[in-house]
Amino acid sequence: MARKQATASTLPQGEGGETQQRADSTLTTNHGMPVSDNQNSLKAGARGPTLLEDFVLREKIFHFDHERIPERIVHARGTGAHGYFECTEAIPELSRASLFQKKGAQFPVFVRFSTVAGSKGSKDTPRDVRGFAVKFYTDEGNWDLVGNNIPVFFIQDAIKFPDLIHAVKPEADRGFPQAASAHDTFWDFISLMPESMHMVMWAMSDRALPRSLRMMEGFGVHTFRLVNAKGEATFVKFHWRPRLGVQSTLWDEAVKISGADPDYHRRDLYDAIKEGNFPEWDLGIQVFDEAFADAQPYDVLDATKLIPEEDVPLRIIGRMALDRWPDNFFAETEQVAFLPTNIVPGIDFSNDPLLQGRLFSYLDTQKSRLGTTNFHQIPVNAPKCPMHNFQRDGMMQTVVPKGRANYEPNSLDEAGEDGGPRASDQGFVSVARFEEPATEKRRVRAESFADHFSQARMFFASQTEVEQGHIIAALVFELSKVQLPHVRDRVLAQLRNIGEDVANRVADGLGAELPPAIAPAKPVLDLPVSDALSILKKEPVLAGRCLGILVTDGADGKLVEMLQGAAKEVGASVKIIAPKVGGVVLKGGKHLAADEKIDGAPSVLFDAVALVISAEGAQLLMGEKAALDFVSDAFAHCKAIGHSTGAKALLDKAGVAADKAVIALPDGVDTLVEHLSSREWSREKAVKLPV
Ligand code: HDE
Repeated sequence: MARKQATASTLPQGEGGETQQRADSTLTTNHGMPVSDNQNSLKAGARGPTLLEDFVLREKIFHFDHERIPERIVHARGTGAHGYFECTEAIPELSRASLFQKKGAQFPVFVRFSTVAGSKGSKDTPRDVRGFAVKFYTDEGNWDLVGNNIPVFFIQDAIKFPDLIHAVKPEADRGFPQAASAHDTFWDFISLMPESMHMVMWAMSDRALPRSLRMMEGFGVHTFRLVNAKGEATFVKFHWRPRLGVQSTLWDEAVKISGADPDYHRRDLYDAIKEGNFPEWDLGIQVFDEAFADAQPYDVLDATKLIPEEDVPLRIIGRMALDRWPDNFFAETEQVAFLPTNIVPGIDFSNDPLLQGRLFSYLDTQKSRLGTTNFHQIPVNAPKCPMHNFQRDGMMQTVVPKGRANYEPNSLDEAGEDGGPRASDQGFVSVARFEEPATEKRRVRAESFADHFSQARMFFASQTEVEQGHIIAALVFELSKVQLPHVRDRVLAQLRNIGEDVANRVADGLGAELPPAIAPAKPVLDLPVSDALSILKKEPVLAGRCLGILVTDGADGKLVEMLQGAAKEVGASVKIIAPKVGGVVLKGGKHLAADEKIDGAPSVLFDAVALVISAEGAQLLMGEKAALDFVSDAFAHCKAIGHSTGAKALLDKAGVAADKAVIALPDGVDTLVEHLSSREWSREKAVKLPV
């Protein structure tokens, strides 16, 4: 293992009194012995057997044999980055948390994004919820806001979590499908758990197919509490708002991306940070009191419910930027351990029974994943403020405590010894609260948790027609993969409670009869729509998007430059795709380097495409299936297609019909760039059977 240090290490003096110097880059064993040969094992003769004595070989292989640790039982596949949080509006009247006290104050953070169901080696773009976990290193300890990109959850009580996860993971007897909910056991469970129906609508929506981790909202999901210096508490929900806007892919696109680039999301985040385009989110809070909570038709302690922003608007109090890629994936992203129990004075839990279960699970899982109770000493997990207590020893203890004060109370200081730390009156205090009078121990679900469908109906009603179409198509797709007819029927029966139109459209897409409805536990309400729940009703943002320019020999270099300039102006990037990765010779003889070869960069990887090709180039590409797919997929995925006159024959062969997002260049350079974050949805009807 190479040791890298700032200076040559000075070793103890030898017998003769001379100080030995060792070069910084000397390869050594784990115990510091310099290694002379890292290519050959120790053998009895050049062709003889390898000797057991070869401790250098044995140490290296021993370490290698144990390089893998158990992956996370959920959220195994993820990627992370360092950054900082800045308070943009102080809220001392609401919370005494140090990170909300001073406008402009900054604190380091580490963020890990993840998929939920797939293994560590699965793909980045399955239909799935995304984890959005933030560790704030504050001067009063670490606060972990371990959230998702969807504001509600499948279940109300932690006791159902292992069942939910068993049902969605690969089926127990066959070990598949990987990273997919489209199978019997998931839908079997879901159809028997009406409380999951709200989250199912989100999971079937475009929210589960994010275009980029940089373009996702994040939610703390549960109701938490903020507590001020006087001990007064309010309820709060936490939201992350991406400054690049919210954007998703289409299902067909996500499927193809996972083949073309299984690392699509992590590469996108890596590239953005390396290029200095640091992704940012605003931290918003919804603050409300008990009186508001009591007046709602749902229970704020029920994690299958959200609080519409129309009822409690977001108040933006901070911003987060991710500006540093980790030095080492394993040491940081893999070993980071998030704990919902990591809160700081000024923030507190609520009685949400899902949250309460999480307060046990995360500490417990770290012991099995990271192998020791001392996982908090791993640099990415360690607080950046002083930490003292009397917890001692354990596997992989790296701290060397001094003295003998490992218990408390003690009076060792009276004898002049260090007596160790003492509890502080500024320390964390749980909110004092009277629980329900006449409390008895019971395994029950509160009556106020019983409405499972009203918000699911509200979510669907709040979507645009296009988004509703995607939800129906996703339900039809997933249920078409379900092989047990009675499970399909039961899902349809549940869907009738969300809306007869929803159930009818899905039944029609399946070619199935509509079964009788399953009576809901409570009458389903028609709640007002909430525009904040739709992606397509949000303002599109152009920054952070990517234009793919397909070029051939003889292409117009000026036009390529115009496109590059226009994209740069709005903060978008450009990739050049050519028949050969060596690039092309432009009209006029100049060489243009390419980023990608055509079959390595299908149009699903870009937000819009431009075909800057000569007539001869078009003829050449018509014989290349990858080029035809590049164009026809861009069209089918409703993306803007800019084209030079020479591209006409290729467009025709790929089946592109004229519409306002098929844009002639060079006149339409700006129009093309303006289309980078919107789609020409009218095409959907032309390329897909209606559902
Ligand atoms: Fe988690 N969850 N979860 N979860 N969760 C884990 O902890 C668990 C839930 C979330 O990037 C595990 O360290 C239970 C809701 C994220 O490292 C585990 C319940 C939300 C991550 C665990 C839930 C989440 C995890 C696995 C129901 C959104 C990845 C590895 C009571 C608010 C964190 C680990 C990372 C990870 C348990 C439900 C988000 C097993 C028991 C709700 C983002 O402890």
